[in-house]
Formats: sequence, structure tokens, C-alpha cells
Amino acid sequence: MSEFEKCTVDPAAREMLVKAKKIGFLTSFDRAKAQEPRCNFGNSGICCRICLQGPCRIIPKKLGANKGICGASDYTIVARNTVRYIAGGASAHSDHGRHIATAVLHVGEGHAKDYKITDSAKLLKVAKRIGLPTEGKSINEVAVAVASEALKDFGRQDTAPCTWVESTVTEGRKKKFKDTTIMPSSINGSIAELLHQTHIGNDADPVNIIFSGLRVALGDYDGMQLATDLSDVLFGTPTPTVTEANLGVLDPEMVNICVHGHNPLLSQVVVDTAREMQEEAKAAGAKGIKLSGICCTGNEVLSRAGVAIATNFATQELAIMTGLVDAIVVDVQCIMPSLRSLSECFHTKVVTTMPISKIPGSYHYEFDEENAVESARAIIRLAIETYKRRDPEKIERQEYKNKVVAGFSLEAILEIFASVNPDNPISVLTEAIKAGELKGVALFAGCNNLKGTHNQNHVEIAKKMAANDVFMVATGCAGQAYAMSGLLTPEAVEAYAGPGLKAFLNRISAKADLKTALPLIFHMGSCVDNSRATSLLTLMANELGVDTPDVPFVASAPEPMSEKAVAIGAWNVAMGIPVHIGVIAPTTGSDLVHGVVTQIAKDVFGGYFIMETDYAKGTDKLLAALEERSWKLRIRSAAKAKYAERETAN
Ligand code: BF8
Ligand code: SF4
Repeated sequence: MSEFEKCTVDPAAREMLVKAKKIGFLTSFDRAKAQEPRCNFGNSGICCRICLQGPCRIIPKKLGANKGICGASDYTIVARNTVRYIAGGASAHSDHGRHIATAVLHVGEGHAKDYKITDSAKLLKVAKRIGLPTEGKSINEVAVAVASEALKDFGRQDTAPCTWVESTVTEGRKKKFKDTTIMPSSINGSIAELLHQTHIGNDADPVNIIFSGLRVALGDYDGMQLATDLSDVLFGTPTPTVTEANLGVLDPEMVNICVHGHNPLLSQVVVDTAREMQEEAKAAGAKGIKLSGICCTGNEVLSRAGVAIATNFATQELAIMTGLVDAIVVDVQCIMPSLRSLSECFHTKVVTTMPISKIPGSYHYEFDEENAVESARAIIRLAIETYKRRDPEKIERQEYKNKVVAGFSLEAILEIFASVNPDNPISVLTEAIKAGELKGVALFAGCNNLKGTHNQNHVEIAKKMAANDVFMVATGCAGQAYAMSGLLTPEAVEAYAGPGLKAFLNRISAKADLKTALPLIFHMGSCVDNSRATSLLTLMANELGVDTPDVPFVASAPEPMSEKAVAIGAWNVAMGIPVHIGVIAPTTGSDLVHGVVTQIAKDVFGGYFIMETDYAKGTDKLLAALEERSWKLRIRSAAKAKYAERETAN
């Protein structure tokens, strides 16, 4: 195996790594190698840096060193470190949601002239769901009311539950969250309280700390649900769209602008404004402007505007290395600071846009909600100017790209199912599971992690799940891995689906009024859109008449990396889902904490973490979890039918 085969399974990325080596540029792949060997204290979570006396490292057999200086045990340290990841993730997601909610509020109040309520039907639906009156009110008034409710979820001072949790989960989950005291009242308040709770000399009880971590994780869920709802309100609810993915989408004859990060507030405006500026690009000698996306901003504009995907997290530097990217416009999260130093070797301009995410030496065009189109125009003009300075010697055109069928919001999925059963669309899925045609549903989410081979876990696990008749949905960099590898296509159904999944998808494709047949995996959007997948789970549970822990539904983050992924994993566990992660989390330093997250959580919430780096073993564990649940479901519904028959006979 060549050194590049070990780095990534993606052929385009491998070629670019060869180029990186040739020009002597160190990429994230080189830096990951340079970090080895890792420190075992950090790896297992028993390094504490919470106060300035630290770092304290736990050495179990050394007298005096089996606790931190303050006397904190391994279980306290591991629990504190773990929940502080969740706090970081929840801050990032919910701040994103707060930003969108503020924009909706401003639109409703008549400011933010560059934005509008695009999906008023969704706005009304959300208002109804959260119990707000809409009759006799203008759309703008409803927007103000809904956005104000969303903003209350960030800073509520009483004990009322967060609205977006309360209004989107099953009755069973609501009760569970209240009984276990993890129902959040305020996103920001729960994060602040957790940081307080994990300060030196505070909570030493690992279980109490973990429960608070779960409360913050549900705050993360709340922020994601409202971010998805309100992004749909502002920019439209995604519908199926056909586009392409991988570095081959970068077009040598066009001005190439990559949007990268997470928040669609600017990127969507860049996409819309670029459409009106094609002539300026032509005047500069290009055939037009080609937009493409990296990370979740890419997923947002893919889902709503059919924008192509350039690549995902681990390979973001390699896009610049093609010599074809004229500007890379970034907003927040998952942006490697190395983009800036790499851009120095090329003509590419790195443009930062958010006050909390600057990279020294890059161009900063501060995003201004009141003048978003103007900001977007200035950035696009910079890209057109930069295009003129491309160095033909440094261009390495990539041929690799794959067709992509994406844009599967929950609304879109239900509309597709409605082509088979207009009265009860969700039953199309649940009946297929009950009948044994499908084994269940798997959500693939999360990042790339440079501890493993880029995209390998994503692709291999999904192929094996497909062969075993699992209906699959995806978000985030997982969705992009599938886009890059050609798994978001009808052709992949033919190549990889088992007989049940193939029959299910083909039956629906034949009935649905779509321009293309259905793909193997349904791309549901960005990481905040994991909310869409949970709403699918909630619908399934209600249709099956059970709570979420009894639904044959599993989640996998085959290559998780960010604090956000930890937060998502944690609330998925609270939702009752078996959650596979393709890395070993730093919880192994405490048997107690590791046992809680991988086993005891199941007794309390029904969900639990499966930590498995080997993709074949990971898939087997996910399949076993699905089989157990679908088997129980069938037994239960057979028993129910039998008793119903007896009742009628009596
Ligand atoms: O929010 S999957 S690497 S891009 S954190 Fe980041 Fe992970 Fe990608 Fe999307 Ni999500
Ligand atoms: Fe050490 Fe305790 Fe400070 Fe952690 S909080 S660094 S264990 S003294």
C-alpha cells in the first residue's frame, strides 16, 4: 500500500497529495503523522488542565499520583473533560442557530433588506407546532413571534423547557428528559452552568456531571432544530436536486469560488449574487462563475441551490492545491488555519467573513447582515480579479467527480413516500421494516478524522449496510464523503443495495415524480440538519406506537472529530439511539465513565455509544443493534395482532 493509499480512499485526494509532496507543502495528513505517538494520558482522558496547577495526569499505581493535586479521581477528570467537549459543540451549533434566529427577527421587523421569508408555509407550520397563534397575523408578524420564541430558548430564566426540544420529540422522550432532569430550559444557561459545575473544586460526581452534559447536549439539539427550521424559513426547504461532487467540479474555464464553513447567512447570498454577476466574470475572460462548497456551508447551498461539493473536511487544503480556486470564502467552524499559508503558494485569496473567525494574513470582509448583497458582491469581485492572476504552471486539473442526487429534507422525503401512500407517507418506511424488506434506518453523520484513512470508514460501512438492506440517510462530512464517492446516485443502488433495499427504492422511484431515480443514501443536509433525521425518527416512533429506543434506527459517525460531533453523539444517545463512533473516545481512562457511556446509558435512555475503529466490526455491531430492534418490533406487532384477534373473537 502506498503512503497515499493509507491517507485516503479518494482518488482525487491521492493525486493532490502527490502534488503536495512534489512542491514540499505539508498537509494535514503530514501534520497528523507528525503528532504520533500521542500521549496516553490525553488519549484516555486522564489529563486535567482545568486549573493552573495542572496539567495533572493520573498514574493509577503511583502513590500520590493516582489523583490530581486537588484530589480529583480519574472518573471526575474523564467526566469533566468529556462534558466540556459537549459544551464546546453546543456553543458552536447553538450560536449558529441564534444567528439565524436573529436574522429572521430582523426580517420580520423590516430590517435586513437582503433577506426575505422564502418559505412562509414552513414558518406557519413551525408557529403552529410551537403553539403560536397565526390567524389574522401577517407573515412578518409571525416571523417576529417565532424568532422571539427561538431566542427565548437561549436565555430563559425560569424552568420551562426549551421550546424546540419540547415540540419535536416523542411524549416518551419528554417524560424521560424530565424524569432524568436533563430537559434544558436555556441553552446558554445550561452551558454556563456546566462550565461552573466542572470548575476546580466543584462537582466530583461523574454521573451528575454526565447528566449535566446531556442537558447541554439537548441544548445543542434545540439549537440545531431551530437552526434548521429557521434556515428553511429564510432560504427555502430543500427539495431533491442533481449536481456533482469532488475536486473535478473545479472548472479551469470559470472563476472558482469555494464557500466553506457552516452558516448559510452569507454563503446563500454569495450563491444568489454570483448568478447576477456572470457577465463580470465573462468580461474578465472566464466563462462564468463556478461555485462549489466544502464542509457544511457546502451542504447548505448544495441542498437548497444544487451547488457542487468540492471536498470535505480533511481534504479542504487540497482544493487550493489544484491551482484553480480563485477565492475560498469562509464563515465559521472546521476551517483549517493552514488554508492561509497554503494560499500563499498559489494565487488563491482566503476571505474570512465572521468577527469570531479570523485568520491572520487573510482578507477579512466582515459580514454585514444589513448589506449582505454588497458584501457578497465585493467578495465575488475580488475572486474575479484574482482569477486574472492564475498561474497556469500551478494548475492541476482534476477529472474526478461524481453525480450527486441530494436535497432530502424530511418534507421532501415524506412527499416522495406520499407517492406510494398519500394518506400516511411515513408508513411506507415503517411497513417495509415490519415486513422485513428493510432492516431499519441508519443515520451517517460527522466529520473526517485524520487518525484514520480519509473517507474509508464512511464508504465501507455504508456499502455493507446497503448490502444488508438498511435505509440510509446522511449529513455533514459523511454526506459529502458519499457525494465524492458516487454513493448518492441511483447507479449505486444497482451496485450496492441488497435485494430488500433495492426493491424498496425502485418501487418508490417508479412512483415518485422526480427527474431522477432515488439514490442509495439520502443526503439530508448539514450537521445542524441532523435535526431532520431525528424528526424522521420521531415520526417513525409515533407511527409504530413505540418510543424512540424501540425503533430500528441507529446512528454512526464513522470518522468523528469535532466537539460538535461529541454533542450530537450525546443527544442521539439520549434519544435512545445506538451510536457508533469510528474512534475510541478519551473515556477509557475511567472504567466507570467508559462503562456509563457504552453500557449503562442503555439502561437509562435506550441509547449508548459503540466505539469501534474497525469498519467491518463497527458495521456488524450496528447491524446487530438493528436486528435486535426490528425482531422485537415484529414480535410485538405479531402479539398485538394476535390479542386484537382474540378480543374481536370474544
Ligand atoms: O458541522 S461533519 S468536520 S463540517 S463538524 Fe465539521 Fe464535522 Fe464536517 Fe459540518 Ni459537522
Ligand atoms: Fe489538577 Fe485538580 Fe487542577 Fe485538574 S483541577 S489540574 S486535577 S489540581
